[in-house]
Amino acid sequence: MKLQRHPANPILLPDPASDWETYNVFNPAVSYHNGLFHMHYRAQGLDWISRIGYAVSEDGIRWNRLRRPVLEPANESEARGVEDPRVTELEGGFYMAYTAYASSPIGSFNITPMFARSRNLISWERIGPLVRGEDNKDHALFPRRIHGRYVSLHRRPPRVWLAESDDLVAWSEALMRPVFGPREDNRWDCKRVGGNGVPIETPHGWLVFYHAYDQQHVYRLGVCLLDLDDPGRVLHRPLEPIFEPEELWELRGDVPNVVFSCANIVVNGRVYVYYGAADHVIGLATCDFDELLEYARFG
Ligand code: BMA
Repeated sequence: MKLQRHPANPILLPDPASDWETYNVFNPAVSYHNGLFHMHYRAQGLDWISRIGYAVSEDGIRWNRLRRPVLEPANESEARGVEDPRVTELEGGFYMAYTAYASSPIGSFNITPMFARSRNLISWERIGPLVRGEDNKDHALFPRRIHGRYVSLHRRPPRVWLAESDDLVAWSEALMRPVFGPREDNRWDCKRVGGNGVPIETPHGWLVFYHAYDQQHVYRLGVCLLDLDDPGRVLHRPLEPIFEPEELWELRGDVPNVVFSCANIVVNGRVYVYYGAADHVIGLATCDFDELLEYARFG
């Protein structure tokens, strides 16, 4: 089972006429709401600081972007950028998980997994971090509460973890637990794994997309299925990746050999996976939802 690249790829490029998205656009979040595709993408321009831009599309392929970013560094802990958004629609609002990158370490690390909230996808209000002072990112909120609590994926290297909260503000250490990690040998996911976009609820479990890299530092994408009632339990994890860098613009760019995704949505029975290619441009790959679910259950 492999994702198929869209023939219009890459579907979003840097804009040499824009100071904040001159060099790279990558790792976008995409949500589908009221018949439109909404993209929040990471961009780097003349100052190399990451900002989040917004674009909207009717078909998921041709995009209209806003002229200015919708999220920019607002304090010391974000001074070097806001990165890798994942947007979840939850209880009538939109929640963005993003990585804040500080100019100097907070504790021993300079990244913080943050959450922000919006009603209109354009103006964002910061809620707060999932945790501070550790190497933690790749967080994404589940689209509903489970047993009354909000649930988020996150990553403590080299594993994917879960966190739970009553209010999206306090994330207690006692409710954090590992879910799955890298696999042995020389497999594609033998070094590090992290979650991608918002988990998809299916009758057979939570369909979770993840990325991983190997000894050669090649980033690929895979899927696994988590228990609906207890997402800390892995029901099945196929051996093979569903996507890997092959095109020139995935093999070469700002960082070579990278497909990195923060967006996997289902629209009319198809899965749309948006991804950053070589940390430089944005691509789209799709597949049939039922086929992918079959693969995630039995592959
Ligand atoms: C990861 C993240 C992504 C990036 C990827 C490849 O650790 O930082 O933002 O796309 O590395 O460089």
